[in-house]
Amino acid sequence: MSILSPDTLAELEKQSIELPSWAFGNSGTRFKVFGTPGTPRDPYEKIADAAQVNAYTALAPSVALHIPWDLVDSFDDLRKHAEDHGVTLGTVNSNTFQDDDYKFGALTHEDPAIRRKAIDHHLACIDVMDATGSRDLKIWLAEGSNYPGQADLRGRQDRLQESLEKIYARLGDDQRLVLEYKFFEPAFYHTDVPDWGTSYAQVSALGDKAMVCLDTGHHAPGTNIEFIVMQLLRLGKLGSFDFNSRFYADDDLIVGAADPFQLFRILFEVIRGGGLNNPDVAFMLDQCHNVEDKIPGQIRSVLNVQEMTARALLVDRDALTAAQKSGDVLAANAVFMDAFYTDVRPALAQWRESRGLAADPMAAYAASGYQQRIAEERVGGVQAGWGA
Ligand code: AOS
Ligand code: ZN
Ligand code: ZN
Repeated sequence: MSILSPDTLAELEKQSIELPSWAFGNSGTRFKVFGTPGTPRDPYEKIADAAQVNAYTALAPSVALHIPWDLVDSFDDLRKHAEDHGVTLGTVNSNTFQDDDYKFGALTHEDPAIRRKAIDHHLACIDVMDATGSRDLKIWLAEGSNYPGQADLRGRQDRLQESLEKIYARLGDDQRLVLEYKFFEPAFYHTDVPDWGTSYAQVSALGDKAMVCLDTGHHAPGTNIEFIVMQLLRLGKLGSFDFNSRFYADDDLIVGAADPFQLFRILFEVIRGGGLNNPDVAFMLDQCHNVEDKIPGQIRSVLNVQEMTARALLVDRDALTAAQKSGDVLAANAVFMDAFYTDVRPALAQWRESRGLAADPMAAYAASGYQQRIAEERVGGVQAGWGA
């Protein structure tokens, strides 16, 4: 008998994790971008690769786009291509970090003409969303300053609000804006949206269709991220996750690679707060595979999320509540740790087989020959872009 109950399996059955198109492109650090044989040459090939991840895991039915990295002549056509591959097009990510005009800001810039240009880019992203059927516009801003006194912190915050209002006004009834925060980089002294509080303040002033995006790699070391997850869910403002893991800063490594226990704690708060399979909370990956193959890197990532979700679902909530209420510190901690230490991999493998999937998706993908095929067929794959 499986250690996963029918209720747990039903929750896992519904789980879906969106893949970033840029995870399939070459990426690296400012020191070197290594080319990987078989790297996609255009958005069509990125989507074909993302569809492989879904084919082996049934966990990743949508792909996030990045504009302009994924600009194509016809988004209707790209949408059909995605559907032909069994996936949909998801969140559209804007980019205001690769243009010389944005050296001193985009949505916060002192110059109204540059702010207008940045706002127009976001309006164009919403046009793309109309064509792709995407719900969410994800905004991450590389804006800030490097030296004390360089910028008027307050003025920038006011201009940010004004610019976001103009973008928000263009959203359709079923569309949303999610504002991602990050404590530093590329600016090193101040960042205009550095923390969940600033994102929350900005999106709350916009309205119900604006939410916070939490990237797990965007916090100072030692931050209690699950507390933020709890708080945003409690406030009804957690719109999406960018999952990845980090050892030092915004490392964008495979989710669950650096600190599986932290991933478990985050997913426990997601479940506790009603966020699992809640359509208002989008689960996305934001990762780059600098030295490993990209498709198996993404397969590993979604499986890690699934495994930690299964473990978090195993927490005996009644026993935990009883221990918490009676002040039994060690019993409460033991209930929590029992679930974390449970190996769910055999049960998930069994469950996959019962659904006609391979027990071991990593091995099945490796045996499929797809990686060799793309390595032979594709020459001159593209770079994901800076900063992903
Ligand atoms: C940047 O650090 C953020 O994590 C962004 O979410 C992401 O990398 C971006 O949207 C892709 O450019
Ligand atoms: Zn991110
Ligand atoms: Zn990031």
